[in-house]
Amino acid sequence: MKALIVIPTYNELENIEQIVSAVFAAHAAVDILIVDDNSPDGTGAAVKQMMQTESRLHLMERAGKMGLGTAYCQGFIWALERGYEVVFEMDADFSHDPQEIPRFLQEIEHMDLVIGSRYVSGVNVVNWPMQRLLLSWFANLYTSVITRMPIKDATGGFKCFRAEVLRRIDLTQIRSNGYAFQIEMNFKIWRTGARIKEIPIIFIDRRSGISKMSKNIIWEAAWLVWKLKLGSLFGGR
Ligand SMILES: Nc1nc2c(ncn2[C@@H]2O[C@H](COP(=O)(O)OP(=O)(O)OP(=O)(O)O)[C@@H](O)[C@H]2O)c(=O)[nH]1
Ligand SMILES: [Mg+2]
Repeated sequence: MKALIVIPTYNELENIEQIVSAVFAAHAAVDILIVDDNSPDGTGAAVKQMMQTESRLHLMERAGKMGLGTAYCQGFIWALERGYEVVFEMDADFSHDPQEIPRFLQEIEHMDLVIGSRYVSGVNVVNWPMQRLLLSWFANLYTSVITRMPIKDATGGFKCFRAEVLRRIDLTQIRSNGYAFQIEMNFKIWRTGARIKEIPIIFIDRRSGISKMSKNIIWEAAWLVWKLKLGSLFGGR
């Protein structure tokens, strides 16, 4: 199956070359799309440099920092327009191990969405401060209690979609970012009756670069969960 790994970047110069090589080393028959929001550190320029000798690598440049959600949605639309059959979400900071890609590809053969899950067998998180782990864990509990979605890790960002399932939802209507974006995608896809599977992954805290976690991300997700729930009760998607 023709697969694309979408990697949004904002100031990932320290990781970009290594993550691109690591993806191709893990699975040669994939393409990568970097969606860069005009990173001040020159991540985009580094990608262009690599593209000169690497035809599997692509770059979408956006004018400024516009958030993770729209970066992914634009990347997904780009993939659908080009006939990719499978599309991944993955971070640039090595929190997601590229070596897992073949496992996702195996599972997606008979699934519509495969989610890399930190909580499917115990808690698989390395190097996170306890505070952050508790936040993520409670965010997932809260999400599952309110939405009733049968997903243990609804906020994770290492996942693989079948293109058909992305076509079923209106990607231009998604405005959320961070945790909220992950929950919104899962919820909308789940509501279409898609086959969803979680596979265990180990999440490792970012190797280098600066964290962009903020209170906004938490409030956005806390509110979005209710919005999705109420929307679905009143017949929306
Ligand atoms: N294009 C784009 N990419 C972004 C934006 N915000 C974050 N990213 C990228 O999205 C991925 C996930 O963001 P992270 O900052 O790692 O988020 P996180 O894992 O929740 O938090 P930390 O790793 O602690 O910073 C990384 O590859 C980021 O570079 C954005 O506004 N635009
Ligand atoms: Mg990260």
